[in-house]
Amino acid sequence: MKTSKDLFERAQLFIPGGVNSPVRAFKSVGGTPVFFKEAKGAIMIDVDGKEYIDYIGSWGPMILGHAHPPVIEALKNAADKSTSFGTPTELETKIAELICTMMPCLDKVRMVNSGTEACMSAIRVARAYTKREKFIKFEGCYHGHADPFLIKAGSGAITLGVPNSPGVTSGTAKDTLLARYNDVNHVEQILNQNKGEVAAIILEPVAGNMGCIPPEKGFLESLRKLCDNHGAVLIFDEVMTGFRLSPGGASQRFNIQPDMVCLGKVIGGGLPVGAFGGKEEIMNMVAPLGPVYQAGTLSGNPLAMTCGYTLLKELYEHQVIFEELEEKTQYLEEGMRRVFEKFKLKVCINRVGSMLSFHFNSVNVVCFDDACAADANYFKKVFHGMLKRGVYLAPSAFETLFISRSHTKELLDRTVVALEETLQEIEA
Ligand code: KE4
Repeated sequence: MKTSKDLFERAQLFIPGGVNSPVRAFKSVGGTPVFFKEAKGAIMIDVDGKEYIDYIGSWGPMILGHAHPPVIEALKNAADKSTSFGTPTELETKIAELICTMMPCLDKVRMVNSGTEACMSAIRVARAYTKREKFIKFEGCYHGHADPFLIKAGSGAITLGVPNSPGVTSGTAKDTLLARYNDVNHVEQILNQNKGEVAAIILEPVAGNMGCIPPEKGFLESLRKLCDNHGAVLIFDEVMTGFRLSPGGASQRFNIQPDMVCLGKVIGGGLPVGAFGGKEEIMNMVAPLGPVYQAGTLSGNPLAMTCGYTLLKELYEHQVIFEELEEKTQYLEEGMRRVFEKFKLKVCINRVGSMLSFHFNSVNVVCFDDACAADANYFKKVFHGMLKRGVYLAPSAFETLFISRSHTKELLDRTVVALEETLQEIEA
């Protein structure tokens, strides 16, 4: 039977770095990436048959657990009717209507195939709508790998320690203005230095790509006001937070109305889906109705729509799920905090809803610099200690843990025990 090590060696012969997305390569935590073969609920099984409690959940989509029966059932039925038409289908309208119902700030949405596509398209539309070229992003926020965003991006980009990717031209970079997360004064200063030139402010309303960093009180409200005063489009990148932090994502949880929203992950139920949406007057700029071109061979793919619609509908019709997720994640947070305190470790635990991260040697992580100052080496030891004990955390200190409905109290307790044993071993 081939081990992960065997498979990784072979993969590197044909795939750059042996992976199809850098963060999977264990670069920042070291060691050989574990190859998985199947998953169910909160449990993933690697190629050696070892089970792990999964806190990645495919980076967000598996909010109701892996291989959620209604999703799999619907997918099997849909597959028999062809895997793609390249024509309009009724299901695309149904999921678009459901998204706009769950996120009332949206009048219209356009389906794409990834969060990257959603964010790059949203910026293009905002630029066309305002006839301006610059936009503001925040250090440590990740909006996918499109050129304009790979400037001090989070997630895999910072995990590799290469926040500014080669290949991004200076011509592109000049239009990307960088602000510090949770620093309203810095945003205002940038807007005043670029009066009348800023098309949009884009951010993760709860950052999840420099670990989890909540917006400080008043931050989102201030950005809303600044965008109104400066005629800029406020774009919430809810690829991660959308339909996770509440039935209406972060915009509902924090009661802020962005002008546009980018979506992904949960709306595809594990299949490749992204979407961008917004107010009618903005979205009517999008081809074929308006002049802003945006397209995709597999956008609105029937299999992806089937999985996404089935999952979203269950979240919409059983909103108690969000309270369950909140309660379970708080339970895990409290368990972890007890263990960190027992070992007298200085740890910042950030949590919003079912998104959680911990940062070593830090008291308070409110921006990218704070996240970078945390002890990545200690995280590495904890990661491997937990992996050894069958708990699969994100292989990077710049990611967020996702809890699903399938994470039972028993699994959460096992996670806390594994953490205690890991710290026992490290601190011995
Ligand atoms: P994708 O293009 O990977 O579907 O989405 C990009 C994206 C956009 N916006 C936010 C807030 C995101 O979190 C992401 C992607 N998230 C990472 C996890 N931190 C994907 C994992 C990976 O790159 O393999």
